[in-house]
Amino acid sequence: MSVASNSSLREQQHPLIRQLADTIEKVWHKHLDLSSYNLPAELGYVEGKLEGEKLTIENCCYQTTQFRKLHMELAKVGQMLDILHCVMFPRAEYDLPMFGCDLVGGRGQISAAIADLSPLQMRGILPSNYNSALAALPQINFSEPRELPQWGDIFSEFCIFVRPVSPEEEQMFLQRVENFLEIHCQNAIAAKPVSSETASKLLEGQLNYCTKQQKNDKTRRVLEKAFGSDWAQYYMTTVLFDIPS
Ligand code: 18B
Repeated sequence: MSVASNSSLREQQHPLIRQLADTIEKVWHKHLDLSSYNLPAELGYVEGKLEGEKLTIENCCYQTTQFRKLHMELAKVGQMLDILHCVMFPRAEYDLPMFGCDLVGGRGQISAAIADLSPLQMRGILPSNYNSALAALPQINFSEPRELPQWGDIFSEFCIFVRPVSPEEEQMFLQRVENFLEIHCQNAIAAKPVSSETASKLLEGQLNYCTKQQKNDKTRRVLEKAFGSDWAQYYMTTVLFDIPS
């Protein structure tokens, strides 16, 4: 997919989504050696209709030595809904957590801002270098924290899930996600391959992460309404949260 068309949707998005998309690309380019990742051709740019409004989806994907897939997606439903979705899927040969982020807004207000570095080892333990780096970040408080759904047990204690209520809180969220990305990319490029035994446990963790994310009814409903349930299932299991082989 071309950068030009990617930028065009970005310009129509809520400013926080635009800024976060720019930040993600900036940090990726700064630290990682990005190679192209080919999504099935028909899935790079998708248009549908949702309640009479046009739903537009644009995908941007890379891979690197440490990541089997870096995926950022922007979606827009008329003037109703702006979405940024981003996941960094590590290769199982590296003991890295899962970076995930979702920003959902409509009519000028972000209703859900979530970001995490989620553990893939059993019992929800992050690698110790991540734990210490994340614990060292300044404490932040948001006035409207949100409650995670049941499948949200995949997230770490450092997960942020809020409705930002002011430009200050929006910037606080943006800054925290940039911190997550910096910590993640720096640790990732320094990571050494693990034993095949550990790799298979990490693979299992990634399978669990993707299976849980596929249970997000709010995401599924948007896709189903615009494209039907078969397509929504296909999209959630091949583009958004494909299970690694
Ligand atoms: N997601 N999100 O990515 N989702 O993809 N998202 C919503 O205000 C889409 C991820 C997460 O309360 C909402 O309630 C669509 C990743 C959580 O039950 C909508 C796409 C993470 C919730 C969408 C998309 C993630 C949530 C409701 C494809 C975390 C709360 C907004 C482009 C790392 C779920 C609201 C709940 C919410 C939609 C989390 C509409 C279509 C990577 C926890």
